[in-house]
Amino acid sequence: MQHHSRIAILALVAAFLADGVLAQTSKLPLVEVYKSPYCGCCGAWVAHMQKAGFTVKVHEVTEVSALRERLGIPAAHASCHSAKVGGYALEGHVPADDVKRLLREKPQAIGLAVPAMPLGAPGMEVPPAQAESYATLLLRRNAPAQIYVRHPAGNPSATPEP
Ligand SMILES: [Cu+2]
Repeated sequence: MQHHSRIAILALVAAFLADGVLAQTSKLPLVEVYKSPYCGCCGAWVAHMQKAGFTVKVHEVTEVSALRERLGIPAAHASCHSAKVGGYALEGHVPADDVKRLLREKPQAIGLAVPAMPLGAPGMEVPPAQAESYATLLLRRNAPAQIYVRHPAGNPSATPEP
């Protein structure tokens, strides 16, 4: 009897450990988005993040700029919505893949921004219009923003829905 229960416990421990490892590799942190209730492209970006596997919590706010300031995003890099994920700030139509890279590399930074609203960025697809080139910026504390990922023209990072 003792032997059996020990095996059962070992099996439980093994299952628990495997679960922990899986959770570490596959679990993405919650994305909290702050957007105006009237922003359509913001909603499209939320859908893009969800499709990429993120759980998104949406906060409808009337003044996105107040939160943007609180998150430390310079007004010069402002876009239509702001978000928080894993201790970082996100501004605008940042591609999910860039967010995943940020979470993987964990640089010392405020977060990522895609300033303004470039055509073709996730949530900004207007087929059949060609995507324009844009860059995802790494916002750093006490240092100028840096190009984190370059997105060439005509090559949208997210395929538009048919
Ligand atoms: Cu937008």
